[in-house]
Amino acid sequence: MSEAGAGEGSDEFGRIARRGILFVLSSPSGAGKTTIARRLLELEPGTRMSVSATTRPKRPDELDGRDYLFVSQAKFDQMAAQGGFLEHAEVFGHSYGTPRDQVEEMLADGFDVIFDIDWQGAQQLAQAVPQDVVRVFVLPPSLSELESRLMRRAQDSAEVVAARMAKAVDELSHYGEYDHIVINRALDDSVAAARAILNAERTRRERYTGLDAFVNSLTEDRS
Ligand SMILES: Nc1nc2c(ncn2[C@@H]2O[C@H](COP(=O)(O)OP(=O)(O)O)[C@@H](O)[C@H]2O)c(=O)[nH]1
Ligand SMILES: [Mg+2]
Repeated sequence: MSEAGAGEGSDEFGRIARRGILFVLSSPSGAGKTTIARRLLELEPGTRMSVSATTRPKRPDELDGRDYLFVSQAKFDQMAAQGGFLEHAEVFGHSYGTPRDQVEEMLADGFDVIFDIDWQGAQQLAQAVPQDVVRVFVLPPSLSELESRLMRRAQDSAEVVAARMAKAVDELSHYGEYDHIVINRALDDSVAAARAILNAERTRRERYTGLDAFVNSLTEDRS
């Protein structure tokens, strides 16, 4: 076997086979998790975004199939009844869910999957696949900063912003259910923190399915 080549349990780059990560980002509305998720996706090879289905109306800057799958309530209920969601929940009066097939395909193809979902979804995923979920909670530096971000976005009505602010305090109370906390003061720092978390989690021993085979192949080379 060539020195730099693949051993048992590793690919042609010497990477050891491992299970993919379900990398969950949650936060109160407007704390910046969607932006962090998009940046992670651009910067980290080997990641894919889980695109949720939702019954919420599409915003002008959103694309069907990229930001969400925008579906009717009837379609959503049908998918849920057929077990088509890995998790689903109601948030701000609309239904949101993670299509199961898409995530399973991405994991099977060797990708780590990023989720922009709320605490209810994070809880359900953690119950379904406890070993493979990494939960990151993004906190705003202050509630006034959160409110101004929501208003700056200005895509939602004043009532919606007010409702989301009220809900933010509620959502904040779930920080204790997460593995990592990122305070989003400056976007670049938060993105760097999220990348550091992802890359540290990638090398956890328990994730490697090919570790025994790889180490065995190392020692076989000596004999
Ligand atoms: N449980 C769950 N929550 C989701 C899903 N997709 C989005 N969410 C969450 O629903 C909330 C509202 O999202 P959205 O309507 O895009 O508004 P945002 O608060 O501006 O991001 C956010 O907390 C999302 O993380 C999903 O598939 N499942
Ligand atoms: Mg969002």
